[in-house]
Amino acid sequence: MTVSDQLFARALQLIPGGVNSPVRAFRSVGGAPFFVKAARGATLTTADDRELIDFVCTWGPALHGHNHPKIRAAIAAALEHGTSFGTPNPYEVAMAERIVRFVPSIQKVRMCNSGTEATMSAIRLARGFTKRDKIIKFSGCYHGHSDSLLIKAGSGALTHGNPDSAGVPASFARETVVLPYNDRAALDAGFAANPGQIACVILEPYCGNVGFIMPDPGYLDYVREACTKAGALLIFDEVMTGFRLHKAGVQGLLNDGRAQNKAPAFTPDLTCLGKIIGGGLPVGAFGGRADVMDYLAPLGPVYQAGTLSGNPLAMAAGIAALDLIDELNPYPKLDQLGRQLRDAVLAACRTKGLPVQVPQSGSMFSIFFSDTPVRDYATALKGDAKIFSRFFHACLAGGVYLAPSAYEAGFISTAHDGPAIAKACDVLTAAVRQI
Ligand code: KE4
Repeated sequence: MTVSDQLFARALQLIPGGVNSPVRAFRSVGGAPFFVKAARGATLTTADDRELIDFVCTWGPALHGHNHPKIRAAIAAALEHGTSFGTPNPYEVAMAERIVRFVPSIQKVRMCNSGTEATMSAIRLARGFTKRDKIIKFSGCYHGHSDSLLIKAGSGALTHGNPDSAGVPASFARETVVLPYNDRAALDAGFAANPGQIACVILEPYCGNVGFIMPDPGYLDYVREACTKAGALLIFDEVMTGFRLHKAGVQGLLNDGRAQNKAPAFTPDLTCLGKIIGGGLPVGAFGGRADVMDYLAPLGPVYQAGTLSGNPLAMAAGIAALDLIDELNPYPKLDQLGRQLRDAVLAACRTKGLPVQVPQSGSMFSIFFSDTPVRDYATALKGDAKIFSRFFHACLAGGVYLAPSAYEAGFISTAHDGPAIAKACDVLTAAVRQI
């Protein structure tokens, strides 16, 4: 038995499914998960001392690669003064100043400890502010595991065939209207069927939890206008895309384009963040319009709290990660690496005559073995999951770790530049030939 197998056998006795988050269990791709004991740059070192080129990047946070020296040094320096104070601390202010500077639509921000907390709190805030109960979300979008959002959810919920989780009362589910993504008529019908009742629309502006899906041109503007017209708040869940695709996330990409033709800025009412702003430590944040955010306790009637919110170590790590973005402006390089990987897979599949879709933007991508362009939950499900599983294992055998699910996005870091991306493209090409 390998060390990973021994660890997994022990974990299975103690932890449900042997994992602390379902998608890690390899259940949709088959086989047993490997255990990792170290990570650095683009590489994971398994408990059996195998080195793998990592395209999961701990599900997004490792924008600058694993264990970046500047992030490690920032954590070490903060650690000198303790781990948690339970009081306001200077790091929280420095983090809030950066988030507000990076993301112009965020006038005020509240830190929390996960993306789930961020989205759960944002919809509670939207409900409190609008005094309405219903929310609109989209099939396949995943916003963490709070009850109102585990309806037709993506990511691990979709991977394991329970997009509607057990344990969510029907009364809660009734308040969540689920619509198809990229479908303007469905959005109009959703609002028309619930006049004056929709507190908010929450969406991943680029979806990263049903594979990677980008919006049709103009779709996000359509959602924005529909929310404004209906008096509903628009919540951008940028937990994954924030600081990943642009220093201001997808709204930053939208506004780069609008600035050129002097159009007014695209402004969601609230934005949820996480992952990268923790530099690999537990973190979440939500922010936006000051008049909405001021509905939060202790100022307003919407309660939200957290023992470790604004934790000094997580803030120090996240501040270092954001300062590296300022220092490096990594996005052009990340997009070039993303295109390199996409083109390698497209070329290999073309040679083999294997239908494939490889949606990619910057350092996010996914691979659907399908001849149908993927633009929503239904078309994502047309991907051949069996071929994906064989491809996944062929890549792993070659030393490349892709997300262990056809319904996740892949992530690239600045550490993948050079030999890592070249080796990975060779492995992906060989894997296509093998399957
Ligand atoms: P966390 O609670 O896992 O920090 O964040 C939830 C969340 C919210 N919104 C979006 C857009 C997200 O992608 C996530 C979490 N992403 C998954 C990856 N698909 C986390 C991995 C996991 O569940 O193990």
